[in-house]
Amino acid sequence: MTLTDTVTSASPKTDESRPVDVIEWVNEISALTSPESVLWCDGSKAEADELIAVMVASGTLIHLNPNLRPQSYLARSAPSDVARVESRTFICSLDPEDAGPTNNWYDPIEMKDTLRGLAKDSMRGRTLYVVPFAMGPLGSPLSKLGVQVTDSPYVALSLQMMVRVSSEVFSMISAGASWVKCCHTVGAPLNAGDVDVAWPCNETKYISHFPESLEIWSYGSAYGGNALLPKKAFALRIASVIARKEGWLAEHMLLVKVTSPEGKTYTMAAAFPSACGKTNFAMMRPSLPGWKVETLGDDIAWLRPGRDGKLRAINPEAGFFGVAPGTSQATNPSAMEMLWGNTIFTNTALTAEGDIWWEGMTKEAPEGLTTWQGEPHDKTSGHPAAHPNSRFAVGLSQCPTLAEEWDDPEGLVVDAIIFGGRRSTTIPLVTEALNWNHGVFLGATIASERTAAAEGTLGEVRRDPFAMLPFLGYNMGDYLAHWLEMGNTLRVTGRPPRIFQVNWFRRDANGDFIWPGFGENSRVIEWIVERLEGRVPARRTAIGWTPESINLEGLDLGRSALESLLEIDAQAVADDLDDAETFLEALGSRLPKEISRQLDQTRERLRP
Ligand code: GTP
Ligand code: SPV
Ligand code: MN
Repeated sequence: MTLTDTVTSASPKTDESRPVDVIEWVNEISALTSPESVLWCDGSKAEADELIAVMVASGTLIHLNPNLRPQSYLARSAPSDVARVESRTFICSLDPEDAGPTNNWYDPIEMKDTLRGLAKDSMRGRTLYVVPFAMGPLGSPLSKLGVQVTDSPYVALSLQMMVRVSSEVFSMISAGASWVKCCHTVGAPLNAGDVDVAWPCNETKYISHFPESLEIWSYGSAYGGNALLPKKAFALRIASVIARKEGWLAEHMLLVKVTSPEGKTYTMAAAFPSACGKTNFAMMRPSLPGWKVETLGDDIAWLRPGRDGKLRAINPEAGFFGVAPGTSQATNPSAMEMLWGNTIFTNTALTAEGDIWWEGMTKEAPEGLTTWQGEPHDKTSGHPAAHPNSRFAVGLSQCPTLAEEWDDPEGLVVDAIIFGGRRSTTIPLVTEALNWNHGVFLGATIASERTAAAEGTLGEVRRDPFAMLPFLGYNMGDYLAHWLEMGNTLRVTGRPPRIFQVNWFRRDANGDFIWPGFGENSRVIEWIVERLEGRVPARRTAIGWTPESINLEGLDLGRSALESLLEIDAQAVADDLDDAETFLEALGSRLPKEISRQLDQTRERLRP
């Protein structure tokens, strides 16, 4: 690289490995946005060091105490740029019906005009970084390629931690591989004499997806999924469109390998909405003796029938962008270990010793904290010191529970798919779907209380099918049909995975969580494995198979608590079905008949 070969305009023809169509695209963006320089990135350590040096000098990164947290940095975002902005996220398909009623649709030609207007000279005074990346193992039949241009060094560095950045991607593009164009600008041009701010961004934001031309344009934000375009924008919204065409699934799912005390292994993929426990599940330390959970991914999984006809999955990412608050030695010791160093923290609190802190890390907040906004922390104020959506970015390789198969180009055969959400009431601890189609119905009717991961009212229950509501690049009705169709394919070629639904978040009359969660969730994993092995009978209820019992050995939880965790309140379920029906009916003629049939059958089964 390249961080030193600064040029005043894109003149990368000096490097023969750069594909002509990438060069042309970069030249086009550069002519539009007028950056001061263009840098071609290769993902090297030297490049990361340079990016860090630039950002420490500019005040974007605070160097943490190297004795406490080696090679780690804290970034503080602008107060208006702290989470995904779903209201500013657009699917720009030619036909609005292809985006469907659950997405914000915008005409692609008008959107391009708007964006070109906003992007004009938007990189003035800044460096344009060109970041080539692969989603999934390089050369895997399940992988895809992309190039992100960005004027944010914070984004360029975060991409190094989150995905496989490599100039080998250019050779593959030159050899004819297709790639996704990801264009990102913070929308904060610098004029001569301007002093830059630590977190440049713009009050106007657009996260726009063009599924027909495989393009993403992001304007105005540098935060998370708004700006790290390989993640939600590519690996979910654009990939879901590609996946439908090619006969696979791009899902908001963690991926783990589970080993039972008998030494038998199982692969599980689980879809929970944002900030509902995927990272914690992915790094679970089972409390049950003899069980092992190993990590493959914590946020996104691509699932595709392999040559053997079985459904196989990879994690297209190469790092974690995890929720900080709530992460502690007690809840997620593997994450605490993983974050020893080499980590970028965003919007956490800073301790007097120069280390990071967040709510839930320790019971008491230490004295002398500086808040995520850089103010002295007033413990009596009731305001958290870390932002509720503060996060850590770190490479997968630092995860102490990383499974050895994490980079396997063939992916792992999926044995169980799990859906979940954050529900104080109604949804039991665990249920097994009656069959694939019923499982698709369970996925379609997932609802969850809103979290700080996106803008919106905290705690409000919203329907979030497959935890994909904010992440689907096409019509939700077509998506449900695609899931049903995948079942048909898998029934012919192999055996489809079994489907389960879980809820760690049921509360008692005092508003406290009934289930201890985290490592204790291994008790639910044990039940799932017992079901896969056909070793335990279950109760057939209106909403699926529920446990007759869960292994509570060594756990201080009474039978009555377990009963309330497993309780199915017919009235509450019926009300929930009404709400689900209202949501599903809004999909109109694209709602598969089979989903309506599953709803009717559930109502039938609810009748006393
Ligand atoms: P995204 O990165 O936004 O997709 O979130 P995620 O689904 O990976 O959620 P994560 O595992 O980061 O958990 C979010 C919050 O839920 C954290 O504060 C966790 O401590 C908390 N949490 C996770 N698992 C459990 C659980 O089993 N029980 C309870 N009570 N809380 C949990
Ligand atoms: C989520 O919101 O589901 C995340 C965080 O994983 S972000 O990368 O910002 O989308
Ligand atoms: Mn997520």
